Amino acid sequence: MFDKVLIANRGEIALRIHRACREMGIQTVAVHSTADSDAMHVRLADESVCIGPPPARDSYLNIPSILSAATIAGVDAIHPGYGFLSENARFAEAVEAHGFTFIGPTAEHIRMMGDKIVAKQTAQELGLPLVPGSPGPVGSLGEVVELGEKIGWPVLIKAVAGGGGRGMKVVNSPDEAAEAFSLARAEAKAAFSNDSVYLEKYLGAPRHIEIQVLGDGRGEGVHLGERDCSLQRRHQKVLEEAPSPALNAEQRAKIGELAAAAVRKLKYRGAGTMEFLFQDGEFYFIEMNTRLQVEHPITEAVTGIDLVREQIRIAAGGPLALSQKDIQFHGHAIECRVNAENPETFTPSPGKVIDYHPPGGLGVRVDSGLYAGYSIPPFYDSMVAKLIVSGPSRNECLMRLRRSLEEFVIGGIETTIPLHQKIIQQQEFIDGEYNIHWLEKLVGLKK
Ligand code: MV4
Repeated sequence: MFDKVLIANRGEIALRIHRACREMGIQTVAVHSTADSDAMHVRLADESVCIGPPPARDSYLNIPSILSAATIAGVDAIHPGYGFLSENARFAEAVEAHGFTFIGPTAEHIRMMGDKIVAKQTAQELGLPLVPGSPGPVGSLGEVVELGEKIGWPVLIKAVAGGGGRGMKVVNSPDEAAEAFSLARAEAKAAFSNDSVYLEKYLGAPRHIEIQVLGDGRGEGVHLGERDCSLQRRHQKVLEEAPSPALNAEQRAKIGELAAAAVRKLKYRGAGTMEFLFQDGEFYFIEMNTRLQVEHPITEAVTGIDLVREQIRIAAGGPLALSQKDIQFHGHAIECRVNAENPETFTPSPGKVIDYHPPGGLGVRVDSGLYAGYSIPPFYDSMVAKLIVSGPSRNECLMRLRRSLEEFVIGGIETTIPLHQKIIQQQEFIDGEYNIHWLEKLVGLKK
């Protein structure tokens, strides 16, 4: 097992990784920008190293700086968290080339899933269901029109290097194809320095269902059930729940087994998430994320499995401690992402936190680096806390969530707590009847 781990991240996920290390008897090294000297992740770690100025590209994305910190501190391994360098194959390679262990999948698997066409081709070979679409990149307007006529309109143009929704364009009919094709390529080029695009049949009202998986890199693999992540605004998830209120036992078992079989065939190592769209009883693979995700705690709540502990055990070469029959699901869990934003306009609201009183009690978990007197810097993501509530049934979970949101006090800044209170009082949400467009309609982004 490792003696010392460097945590290449900030905020609540840096704390989350520190906590798992601490419980395993592993020393931690925090890295931070000059804007984060007073951050909780720096205070909690055994050691800390300043790696650069506030902009992420000069600090949390600065590979030479992070590797120097790892060398100076003498760590055994590096955990990348989520975002930043977590899905950067060159970083994973550089970490290993410097003699450290990367707590994550191989650089090959990261690269494979980063190219959305390669990811889909691989998923197909692994037996996962796909959305009908182009088998490879589409190089001309003629191909867009030809494929649209074949699979039926509307179609969706997506960036090969994409993910997270950037560079996507819906094409309703042949006369919209020319403009959408050139816009999609221009956006993809600007966002990813790669203008390659592909085509899929556009699903009008799906849910976003993802399956958590773990693999040992030698052909053992399990799934830890699904999360329903359909509640999002501008491709930012807002609230997630497990299990999905939309699936029946048969659908759940089928997609879980397909995902676990795929992980074993891939010889995938570490934690990953297979993303599907779900509409009219059918699943369609869209992407695989090769990192720990923000919403991992709802899976931990319903399985009792510490996902970061498992990531570290796997990276240290241990066999999977779990077999599929050991993984049992209990009750229901919901996560609310609390952002430092105006809850109506979503304008960021960084600044000094005056009061901080997180909720507590049975089935309530708060992952956050906030404390009274802390100043939230304006340079990074606005998510400042995650409230994770669990209970024996979805209804008890919802009642507990209502109580917890009421108790949660974050004074001095604006937060999205009132947005969550609004969401959970909607009858459609209470009934579990929502899709990926529902929240944007509620907040007036869509009609
Ligand atoms: C789609 C789709 C409809 N049809 N693909 C958005 C981000 C990327 N992960 C995939 N996305 C979508 N792909 C087809 N063929 C609709 C979306 C989509 C979406 C997906 C998941 C969660 C929220 C979303 C919001 C808008 C669009």
